[in-house]
Amino acid sequence: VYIIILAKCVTTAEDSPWRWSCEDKRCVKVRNDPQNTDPVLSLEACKMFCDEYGLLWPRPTGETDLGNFLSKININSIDIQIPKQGRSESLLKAAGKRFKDVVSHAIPKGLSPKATGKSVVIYLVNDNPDIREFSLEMDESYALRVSPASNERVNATIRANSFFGIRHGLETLSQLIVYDDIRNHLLIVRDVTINDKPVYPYRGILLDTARNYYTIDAIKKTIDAMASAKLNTFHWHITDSQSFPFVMDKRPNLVKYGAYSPSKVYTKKAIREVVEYALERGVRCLPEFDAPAHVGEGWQESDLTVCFKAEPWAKYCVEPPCGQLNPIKDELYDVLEDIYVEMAEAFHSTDMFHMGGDEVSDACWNSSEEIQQFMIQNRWDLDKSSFLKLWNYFQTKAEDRAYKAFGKNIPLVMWTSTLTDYTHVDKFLDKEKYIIQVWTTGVDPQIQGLLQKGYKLIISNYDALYFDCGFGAWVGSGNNWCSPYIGWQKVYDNSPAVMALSYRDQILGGEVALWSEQADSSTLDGRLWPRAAAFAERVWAEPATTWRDAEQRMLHVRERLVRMGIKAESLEPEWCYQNEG
Ligand code: CP6
Repeated sequence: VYIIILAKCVTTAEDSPWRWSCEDKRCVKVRNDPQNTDPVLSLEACKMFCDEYGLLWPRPTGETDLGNFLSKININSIDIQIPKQGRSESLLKAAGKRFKDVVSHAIPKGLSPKATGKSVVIYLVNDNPDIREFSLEMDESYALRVSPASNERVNATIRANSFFGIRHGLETLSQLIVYDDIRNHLLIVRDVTINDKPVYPYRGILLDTARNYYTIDAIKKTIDAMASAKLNTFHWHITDSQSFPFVMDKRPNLVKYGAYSPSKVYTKKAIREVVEYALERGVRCLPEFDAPAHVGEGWQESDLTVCFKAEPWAKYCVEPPCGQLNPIKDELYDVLEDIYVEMAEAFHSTDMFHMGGDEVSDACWNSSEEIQQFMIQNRWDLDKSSFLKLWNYFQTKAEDRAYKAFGKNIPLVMWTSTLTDYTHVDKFLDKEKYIIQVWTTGVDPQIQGLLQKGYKLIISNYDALYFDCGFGAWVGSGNNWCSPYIGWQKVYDNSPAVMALSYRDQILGGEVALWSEQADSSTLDGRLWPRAAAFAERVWAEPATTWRDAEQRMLHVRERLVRMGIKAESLEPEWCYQNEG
């Protein structure tokens, strides 16, 4: 039906050998017969109306009506009316600038579309212009309308309850503009109603910048791609036992001894710049200082760690070098406070803090005479339960310093571990204070147990959401291969809701993790994209459908990322994109 309607608003391009026709939800490439008076549809124009959600990614969760018309627009005549009000005004301005950049990326490299056609005027209506803070309760919803105003003009209106919603609306609007490679024109979908909001408040990517260093530019580009997929959390696993690249004023030796080189560091100024860049893109930067395990390099000067470089390392840690903070040292907690304070300064927009807490080894702590003495003095048996007591002793003191550093009791995140085992976690961690990030498999009884006890969870099950290669592919483990590779289909179908059963409200969302034993700036794009985008739709929309219903849009997302300058993995032969995808 819409093919016929389209005939009214597109001209035929006689010399194109191909046109595309929408058949059974797929755009099919057909020979263009000059005698045929049907409109010549370019590939992207066809795709825009061949799927219920057009080329939108992630798909909206509310009413979505894309109409039947495309209008030619003039790329030089896009006008964004920014309301001059409130504390979010500068963020809106930045989002407007980004919108124009993103639209210019719709055009394949080297081409310049005709600068004729209708002008576009975009009205932004922000009902809470003073909000510019992240929170797990923030309102990211938006409503988008596009309609023709005259023969020369198309109007778009985005209404939202915060800057964050407006920003998402602009992202969606940019995806309604496509390039017509037959007529060399930009087109916009002309009559649109979209009401949209995410299912989960937390939608993240973890980047480990300690096993290998990432440049600030690589990080910013990642945040750009996140913004286009409406992901909202960049979880920065900034230190680990192999390196400490975080530059501190108060404890300069940590980075001096802990960085791979004087240039492979993150200053607070550089981090603040990233944090501001991310805020303009609706992305919170969540810092993690992983402790008490996963520390090592950088701490050489102090006697605040134990079992660093212990051998055989496999007895004391999961990958070398080992190292754990010595919980019985009072001075340790002053150092921790300094780290937390300077992270709070650098990551000024964060409303959460990640305290790590994974893979703590009792053998490591037990290897210290001093620690054993401490436990005996406390009349603790040297068994599993006192190992947890000692860990809890550490965590309680560390928690205190974290709250002090951030100036308030912000939500704290911890990885699943023996401490968070659902059978006893409530003895150690208050469910009102702690969010637990689950990294074990999606079918783990721990998930049910933790939910039953009332804990809020972030899902990062390694069998679908670890992008570093696959289980067990770390340095020195002997399992140094990349198998099995987790395809985007498995990522897309990995549903937190299915794991949550009746406790949906306690699932804050999910996060993909790029541990970096085998990745760095050069391989980043391909490891993350487009798979992270696949998960972005899962956590934005939690669709009842599977990857099969998303495949056609997914192929376009990959192209969009490439046009943005992201070196995303290729998914299929281009033939599939032109004929079925
Ligand atoms: N580093 C840290 C890691 C991992 C974790 N924490 C990890 C564990 C298992 C696999 C992949 C990564 N490399 N600090 C676990 C949260 Cl399969």
